[in-house]
Amino acid sequence: MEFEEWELRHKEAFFEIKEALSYLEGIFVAYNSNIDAIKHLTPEDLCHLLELFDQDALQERVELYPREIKEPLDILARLLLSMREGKAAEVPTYTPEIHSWLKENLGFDYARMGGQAGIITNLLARLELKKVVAYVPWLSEEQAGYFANTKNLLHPKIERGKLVLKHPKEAFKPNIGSKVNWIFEYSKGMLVDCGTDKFTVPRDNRLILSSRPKWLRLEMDQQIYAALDSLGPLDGAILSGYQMIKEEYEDGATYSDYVGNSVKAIEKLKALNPGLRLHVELTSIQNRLIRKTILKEIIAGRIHSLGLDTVEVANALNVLGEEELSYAVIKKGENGIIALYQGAVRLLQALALERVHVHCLGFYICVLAKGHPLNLKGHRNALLFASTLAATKALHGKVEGLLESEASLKVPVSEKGLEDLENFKLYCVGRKLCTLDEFEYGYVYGRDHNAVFVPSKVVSEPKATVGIGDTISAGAFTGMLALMKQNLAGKGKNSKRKEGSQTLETRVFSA
Ligand code: 8BR
Repeated sequence: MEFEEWELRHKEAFFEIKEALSYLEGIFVAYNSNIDAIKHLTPEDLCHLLELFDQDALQERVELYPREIKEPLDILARLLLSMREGKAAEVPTYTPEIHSWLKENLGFDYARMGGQAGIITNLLARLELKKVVAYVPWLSEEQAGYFANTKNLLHPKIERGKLVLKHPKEAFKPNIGSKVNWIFEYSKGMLVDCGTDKFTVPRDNRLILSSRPKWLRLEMDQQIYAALDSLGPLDGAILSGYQMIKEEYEDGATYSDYVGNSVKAIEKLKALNPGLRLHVELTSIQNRLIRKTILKEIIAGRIHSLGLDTVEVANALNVLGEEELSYAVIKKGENGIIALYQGAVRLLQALALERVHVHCLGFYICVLAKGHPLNLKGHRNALLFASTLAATKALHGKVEGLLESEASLKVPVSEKGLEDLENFKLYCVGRKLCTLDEFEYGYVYGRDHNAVFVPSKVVSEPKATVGIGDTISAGAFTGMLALMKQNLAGKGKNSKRKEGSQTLETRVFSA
């Protein structure tokens, strides 16, 4: 695959989508935002933490693979597990003392907006969309201060019985606490020496300690739910945070109550906006029952689009009864990309989705149901736009705007990503999923689905990695919606421009 060609395609996609964004009326984003306390771990920090614990006890805890942080030893165990593989992980804690222990024994470098919905809201607001409506059930005054200070960013509030849209700083709930998550980032090459366990961290990544205070409930305020029609026209909704649903609550409520409420909100949003497309951004969900319920009851048949990373693809497949494929995805190796593609196709089918977008370090794959109104070039451009936004996020730790993102077009496309895609070529061409030419464009035509893939830009020394996945998924989904809207207005370039043969580039899905 041609490096230069993909650089040019990135550029073209960026300017095309930049122009198309103005066709969007509004995007709704819910539910989770929090404050992230970030600590970049140095070798000294790690040594200091290791000294606090008995090494045998630590090894035992590592083997137990704690799924919840109940005491400080669990943090160290999960940290070692994450660092050894260089694999991102998110683990919940319901224990408030963990926060004080970390403040005393480690401390953090700085704090910023966290949570998928919070990060995505700020991103979209800074991309200058006409309207971004955020909804966070636990919007505290402190939390509101982390939202972008832009006029297009609004949050619903009930005033004199009516729903009004105001900036979060004027729409927060008084007297509620803030959810503070800890993020431990670590760098590739760090040497870890702990008892019998010695390894070098294979890649930059992080462990997230997700705080779940008792008052945290994933729900929509009754009055806001009743007045959802006052949100005005919306083109899309990006929903996330379902991982916060618990099996049981202290007051006797169960996950069914919160799943039921979530489904009602989705159905109402759809009923009010018949053309609305919904995207769910998945993250790691430790509890298998909750993971399966979210996939089968909230997502399946109701949501159009799903965004996730490799680990999440494997985890989702696992609870959907696809253990073998799940294992192949996790195992990676030479055929990892093939398993990933097959896994994404299985998710598309099993959950009756329109679109499954998987992002990896160096490439993205998006699997699409036949009959999607946007052509493959449009989908490819949406992924390329997202890749440029991801580069911006990796370079600066945030996306300040389109101008700053334009500058990240200079970040090179990943050579490793291109190599991984070469491995995919033999499979696709061999199985007659596409011709060699089609593969060079990034297009695959399956029997009951199509797919696009792109190599992505990778920043060699990222400032931070948190939130890049959310940026990629939201950027691509919004880019896709913008192109669809532009096409509807008869102003789309995709249907007119030619690259290679017209039938190839403008091919619209056949059923
Ligand atoms: P999750 O947070 O959902 O795991 O997604 C992280 C994504 O960030 C990866 O899939 C990868 O595409 C992207 N990413 C990472 Br990690 N490091 C990056 C870097 N240095 N430059 C660009 N993208 C990066």
